Amino acid sequence: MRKILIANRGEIAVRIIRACRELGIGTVAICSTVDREALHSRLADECYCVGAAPSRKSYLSVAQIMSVAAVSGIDAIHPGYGFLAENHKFAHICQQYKIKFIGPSPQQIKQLGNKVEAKKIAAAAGVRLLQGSADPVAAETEALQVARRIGYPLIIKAAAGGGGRGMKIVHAEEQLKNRFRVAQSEAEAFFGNPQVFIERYLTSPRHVEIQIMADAHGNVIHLGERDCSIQRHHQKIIEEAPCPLVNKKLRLRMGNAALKIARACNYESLGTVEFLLDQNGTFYFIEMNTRIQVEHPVTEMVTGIDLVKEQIKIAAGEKLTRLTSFTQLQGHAIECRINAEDAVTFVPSPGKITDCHLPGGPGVRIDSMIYNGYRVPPDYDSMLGKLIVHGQDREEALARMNRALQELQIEGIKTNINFHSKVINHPAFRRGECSTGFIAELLNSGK
Ligand code: MV4
Repeated sequence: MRKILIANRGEIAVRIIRACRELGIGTVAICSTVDREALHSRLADECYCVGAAPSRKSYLSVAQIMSVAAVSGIDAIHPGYGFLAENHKFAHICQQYKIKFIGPSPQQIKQLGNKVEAKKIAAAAGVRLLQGSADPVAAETEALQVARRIGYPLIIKAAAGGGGRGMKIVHAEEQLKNRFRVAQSEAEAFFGNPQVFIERYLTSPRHVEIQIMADAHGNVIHLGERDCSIQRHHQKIIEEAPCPLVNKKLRLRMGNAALKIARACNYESLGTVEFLLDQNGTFYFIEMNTRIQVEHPVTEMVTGIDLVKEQIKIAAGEKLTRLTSFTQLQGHAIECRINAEDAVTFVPSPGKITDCHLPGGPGVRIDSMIYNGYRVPPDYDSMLGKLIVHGQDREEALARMNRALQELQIEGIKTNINFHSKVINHPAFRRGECSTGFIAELLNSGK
């Protein structure tokens, strides 16, 4: 692999360029008309403007991207996360053009992207699922039957969904018909597929995911877990590794469950297996992500492994060099996603960064595309980057995050930096006790 096209923007495009540089691989960036001065455009060896600001005109334009691929003579495409990263049709087109898509095969993306299919693989591999419908539920009468079997609360999810969009929680039978219909029409509207399925709803679980790595030679390992319970409107905002509630034994069990799923579908590339963990320490498979994730740095910090470099090496056909999974992790890492948004309304706040100071010192890492004078365009996700800290234990990581958040200054636009300080210093968070409902409770309490 000599040259890679990065079909993305923002901090992840920068992250991929950094990995390529260290591997001695050339980089080709693409950008939209509003991203000509973006950091990824500037840092890459070459950059091609592929279209107007709206994503579908640029970062989602397969025709434009493949034209750049053709003229720049690249060997592979790294899709990052979001945009085309989990688009099996795009992965298939790459295959037809003999360009390596850095990720699993089109068939694996398609199969695992359908949550009903993914759950079937997990069930066949002997991994525990939440009670619910084994297949998509098409009719209201069928939904009623499933509900009578599993009880309330239950949740209706889109088979083609992801990240919580279109999910409907149902607390009692009188809500069922209506929410079922809304779920179906939203599934069609958001994902182009009306299929929905039903699961028992866990009220305050932890969202714990296992990072896996699988090469083309049948070697699969896991790199422990990340706790991603701190979310707002299904946007993760703080992640950490390891999960404060997961001990060695549980890590081994969750890791093995993830490996069984990966092996069952002959998985190749990096992947993330998502579980819900309940108060009794029971974990349930919910879905699998076939991309590099936003929160990958916390795993890198506690394992010392560069996941993006490994992902590229796997795509190049190399064998995994480390063949043992991690039950022993080094210290503790926490990540705060820094967003350009209003502190009260959470509405995105694009604009020019008139001044910024990024923290440094021991155990501090910034993965970001911002610089002094950078203009944050209104057309994309509001995430400016991530502040990641590592410490010998959770307490040191928390103290570091607190100090790094104090040092971090971004002028000219509104950010969620102060919100992070509030969460990091909240007694429940400090005790490691926050489940997925924490942010909603915090905001409802008016503090
Ligand atoms: C659930 C759940 C509880 N029970 N499924 C949200 C994102 C998607 N990946 C899976 N998600 C969840 N699925 C069942 N059966 C809880 C979540 C969930 C969540 C729900 C409400 C508010 C915040 C949440 C944060 C993480 C996960």
